[in-house]
Amino acid sequence: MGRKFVALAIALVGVAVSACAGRMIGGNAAAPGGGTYVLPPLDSDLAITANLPKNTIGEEKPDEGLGMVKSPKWQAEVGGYTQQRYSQVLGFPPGTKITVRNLSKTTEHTLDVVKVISKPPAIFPRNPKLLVGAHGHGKLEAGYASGPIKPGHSVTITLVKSGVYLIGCAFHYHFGMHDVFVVSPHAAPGKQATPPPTSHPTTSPTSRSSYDP
Ligand SMILES: [Cu+2]
Repeated sequence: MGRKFVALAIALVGVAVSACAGRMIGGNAAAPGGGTYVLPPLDSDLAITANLPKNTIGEEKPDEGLGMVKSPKWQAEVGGYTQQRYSQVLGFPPGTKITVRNLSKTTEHTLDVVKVISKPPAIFPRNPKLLVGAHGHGKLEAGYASGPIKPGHSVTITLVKSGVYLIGCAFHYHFGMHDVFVVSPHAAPGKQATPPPTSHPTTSPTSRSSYDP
């Protein structure tokens, strides 16, 4: 058994060494931090696993590509906002300065605070009055409204206060663009939606694999 193990270990070392050699010869083809150096085509697997930059929220209509997801904890279906790849409940610690980026190529969106709640369930009002114009001086609290964010553009918001914020888009609240945004010291993003089956090619992962700095 001992001999076998040694032989296996040597074999593994051999593989590792040749992999390193391959990477050095491959030069810039090496994937950063990864063991493989064969890059997938830009329009497939690579983009599917690509997440948003830290402290960034992406938004677009669920049927533009983000999908909708049910949150058992908040007893609500949410959509249109993500801090990873697909729609999810949002979670950040207080004091964070976040960037809200419109992932759409064609459509303006907003991020408005619909309501502040203290615990589940998250009940989204049927017909809330959501401001189209900007309101609230870049601080997330009751009455905050981002104003229209053009496709590919972004705004910044400072999370000044812990709380549970129901948020929505002033233009597409009735298209499923409403979400739960938790601001608390240990908040984490919720489970992600699965990609919608009708996802249109213009909102394929490729379109958001690149972000402005
Ligand atoms: Cu919208």
